[in-house]
Amino acid sequence: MLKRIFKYSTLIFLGILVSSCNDYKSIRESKEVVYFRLAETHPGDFPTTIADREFARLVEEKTNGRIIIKVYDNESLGDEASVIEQVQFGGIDFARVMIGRVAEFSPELNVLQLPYLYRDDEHMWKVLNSHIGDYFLKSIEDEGVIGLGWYGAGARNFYNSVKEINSLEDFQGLRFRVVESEMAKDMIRALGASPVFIPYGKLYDALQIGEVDGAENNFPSYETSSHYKVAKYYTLDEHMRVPEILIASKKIMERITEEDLEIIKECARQTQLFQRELWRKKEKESKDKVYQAGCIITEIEDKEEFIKAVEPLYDKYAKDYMDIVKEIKEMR
Ligand code: GTR
Repeated sequence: MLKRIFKYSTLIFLGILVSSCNDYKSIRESKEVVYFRLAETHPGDFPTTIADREFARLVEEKTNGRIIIKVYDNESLGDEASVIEQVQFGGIDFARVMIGRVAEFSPELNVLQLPYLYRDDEHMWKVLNSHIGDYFLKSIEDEGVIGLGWYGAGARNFYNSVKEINSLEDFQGLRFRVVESEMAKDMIRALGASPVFIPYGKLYDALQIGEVDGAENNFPSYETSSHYKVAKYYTLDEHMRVPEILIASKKIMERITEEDLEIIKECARQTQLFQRELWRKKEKESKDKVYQAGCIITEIEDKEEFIKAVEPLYDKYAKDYMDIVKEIKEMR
């Protein structure tokens, strides 16, 4: 409790400091250039980070240089959990994060990351670009966060340093790192393994010293984080497609004009297509790289027992949204 109070007061202090430096109150009237910060987890050459910079470039161009967004990559503004908290109270202006963590305070978002929900990427994009995607983007606003747009992150797969996983039985007794998300933890338990939360930036060491046996992520993350060097068994089960989201701090956006916020939203929409294309290329590149490095990639032909095992999550996390789940599943 004390730790949490301390954490919050430190964050609030930092927020006040940052706000007073930028003098946000006068942003609406000011003719001066405004500087914003965007937090990103991945390194500079990762598709999401390149897309963040493209977003920043578009905003600068469309506002004639009045709004400048600087991208802070590699978790340099903190891990995703703390970044999101700071976006909520206005300490950080923008961030690109995965929705898993956002769903911790906006639980309905869990619907979009239910295991084995989408058939493939195409299907996920159809959903995100429909009224369902718009609905969920808007749903987080009550929590102090404006959803600007989606990025893709392919499919998440399991990997570990111990053995090949071919069936549910192989999960028993293994410890898997998960993101800070209750649903992700429940998913690991449902498969018969134990979940351990570790921030992304600390995972390489944790895998290396055996603090956890494995984790789960898409090919580009598996490759660029070098996790493939310390956990060579990669199981192609595609259990989740977790959309990435570009968010802005509501507190900060209330201090710019509606016209500028519209420009920012439009730039985010334009960046989406750019990111999707980059992602496609990077996914292939990363896949080739880990194959060549000798990783053991195991195809799961019959996912039925996996799908069955995680079924209770639908009831726990999407009970009130089963009409939307049905609509998603039926979307062609
Ligand atoms: C990646 C995602 C990151 C981060 C990471 C993780 O796929 O792009 O934002 O959430 O997974 O597992 O922590």
